[in-house]
Amino acid sequence: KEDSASNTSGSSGDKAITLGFSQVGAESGWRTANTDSVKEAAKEAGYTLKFSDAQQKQENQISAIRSFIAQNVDVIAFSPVVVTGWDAVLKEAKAKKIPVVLTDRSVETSDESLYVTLVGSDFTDEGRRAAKILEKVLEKAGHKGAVKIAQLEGTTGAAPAIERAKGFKEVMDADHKDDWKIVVSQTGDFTRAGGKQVMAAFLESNPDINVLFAHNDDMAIGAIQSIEAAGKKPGKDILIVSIDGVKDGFVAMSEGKINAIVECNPLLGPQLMEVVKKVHDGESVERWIKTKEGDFMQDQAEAELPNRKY
Ligand code: GYE
Repeated sequence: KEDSASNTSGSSGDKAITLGFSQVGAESGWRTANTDSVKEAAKEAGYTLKFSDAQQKQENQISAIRSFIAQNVDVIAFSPVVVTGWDAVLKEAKAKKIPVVLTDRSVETSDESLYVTLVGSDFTDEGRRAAKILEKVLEKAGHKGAVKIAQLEGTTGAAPAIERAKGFKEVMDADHKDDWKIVVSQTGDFTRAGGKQVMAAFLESNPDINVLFAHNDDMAIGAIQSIEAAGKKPGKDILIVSIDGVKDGFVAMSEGKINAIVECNPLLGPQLMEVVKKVHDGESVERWIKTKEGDFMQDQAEAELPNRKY
């Protein structure tokens, strides 16, 4: 007698994709919006998501990726906390033929074959846009004289910190050699607490700062507390430009405390899931899939605020 039990669920095509995702941490409003977006989109796509939070530590990300490899997931995606130091673990993934998709942040590697693509923003351009929008902010404020800039950098060694600083400096060196100067620059680790603490120190060592360029909104919001504690008016005595465009950034902007924000879109989930599917199916994808974003001045804050979902 022939086997009568027909098996309908055997085809590999309808097996859910298992995605291992190693997140940087929960350091900012941007990051939590990004995490929500990834989780929601994975659910929508019907993937099995293995999610791991590295709390801003590279060693945690490396062990998360190793555990994804051991579990033989279909695809690994991660947002690398810093740019260097990934080759060994990425080689392990390659040896097991597990494709790796970078999301949000890039890595530096000598072997291009160690990851398939990056889904994320152009941070160098965000830095340039921040400098360009600062020109407008200065003009609007009727600012005369030297521009003494304090820079709050993101996490040391992270792509957005390196590249935002680079893009900003590029415009500064080209167009503002004589009138702008970064008088202090230090990391605030992309957190509010970091921004607050470092800004307080900046104000003590350099009380004549009149511009703050913060690599993200959260650090700007932390810095605002220190500026106010020092008896100064954020957005007036110290003009502030930051990057991200999270809801609390827009709130501070609508209160006149941040002058302009360069948007960096955290809602990468849907795009990421699409790419994961293509990679899983062996389709070719572009090497860098860029996110679309805009710039906002203070007078647009109130109108834009209700649109901010994160
Ligand atoms: O700007 C910051 C977050 O990598 C683009 O990381 C991301 C940055 C974002 O902590 O708020």
